Amino acid sequence: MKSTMKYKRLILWFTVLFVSFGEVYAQNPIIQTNYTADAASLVHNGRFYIYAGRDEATITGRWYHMREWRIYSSDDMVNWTDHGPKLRPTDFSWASGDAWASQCIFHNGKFYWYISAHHKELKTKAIGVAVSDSPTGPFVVASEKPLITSAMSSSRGGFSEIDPTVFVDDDGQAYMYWGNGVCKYVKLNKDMISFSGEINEVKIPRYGEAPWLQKINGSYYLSYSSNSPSTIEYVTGPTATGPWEYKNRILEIVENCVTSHQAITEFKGKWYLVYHNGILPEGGSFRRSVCIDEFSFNPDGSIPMIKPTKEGVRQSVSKLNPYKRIEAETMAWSEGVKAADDKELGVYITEINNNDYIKVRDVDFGKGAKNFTASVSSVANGSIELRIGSVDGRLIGTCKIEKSAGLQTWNTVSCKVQKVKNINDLYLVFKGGDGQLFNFDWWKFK
Ligand code: FUB
Repeated sequence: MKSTMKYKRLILWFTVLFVSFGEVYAQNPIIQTNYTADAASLVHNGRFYIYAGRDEATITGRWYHMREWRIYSSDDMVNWTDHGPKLRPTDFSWASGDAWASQCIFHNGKFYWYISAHHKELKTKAIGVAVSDSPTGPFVVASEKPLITSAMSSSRGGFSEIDPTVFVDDDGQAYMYWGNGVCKYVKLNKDMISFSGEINEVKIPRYGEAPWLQKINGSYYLSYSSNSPSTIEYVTGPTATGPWEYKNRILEIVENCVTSHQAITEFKGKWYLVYHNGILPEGGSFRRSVCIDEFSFNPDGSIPMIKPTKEGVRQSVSKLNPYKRIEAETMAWSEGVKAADDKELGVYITEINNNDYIKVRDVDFGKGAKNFTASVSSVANGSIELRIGSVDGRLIGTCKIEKSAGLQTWNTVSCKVQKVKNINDLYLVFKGGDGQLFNFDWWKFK
């Protein structure tokens, strides 16, 4: 009897240790407030941007349900800001739906966002382009006609024309690769929204979809997904059009998902693999989640096999300044809450219930904070507890929130905080009674 008790206590102790370890270090998936997939990365002016489709399939859904592409960004690789939905298939007059994979690139002062969506007349997938002056939009559809359709191509499968990747070479020539089953490319014209010449088909071992073309140290790297269930593999070549030499696999089949759609990007001197899996609760192949893991090239320039981790990016590449307005949708991790969008307000955090929380990593309090302010709209009395280091760590302040005229009435609430100095992880822990408590737009310390 005594030894059973001892055994149970041991299990409990290990459970507590494991749960808190997971919570402190979990960083993947990088977005917990929505299901996200097919992330393409772009680095611009010291920020890492993610352009991703949002998975909206129901838990029993057996196919993709994707109505929008959203943008996320970070300057530290651990806290991600949700910029909201910035493009929809329905923005393209020829498309009826399906926000399939996309990539945004920066060229000659403009941001070109290449997308794949469903062509309503051809009833196959097609590729279109939208343009903006800013990485977060607004994006305007570049042409009334799609850039690539199945009618232009020899392989006319239902979703042959998907997953565009665009790369601009040193001589200014832009190439677009794409395709499911067959990998194809064209040379884009200077306008970046039309092409000249043939649609070329490329033979690549085990090619499935999701091409990603880049030049690294003088060599061209073309990574891609193999057939479903997907692994990620890559070839290299001496030019942007090959000839391609098969190298190796860099990512095995991911957890709980048949696709993984990669992007590979350098940021502040470190290399990152962006991919998706199905590990968020109730996730799966049609409720996917974007993850990021860091890697280093082998000395011979090859990409190693990359191990997907739940810990994700361990070290931030800069610290967060809490003395400027921080959007509530900027976070390293969250439990329970969701992101919502308002035309005037932009993105805010909603579905906040008792004990839900947001974690913000590596907050640099410097010499010390004394006061906390937040913008909230409330349907119940509640509070935001400010804790340091963990969800039940040192309580430095409690900001009371009184029931207001409803979720459309925004108020600024403030509270005193015990002096907190230097770099800490901040937990905003929400407290109140049963049901939804309040919406949350931004916060800042003084
Ligand atoms: O998200 C729909 C499709 O699944 C993408 O276009 C493919 O790359 C695969 O991830």
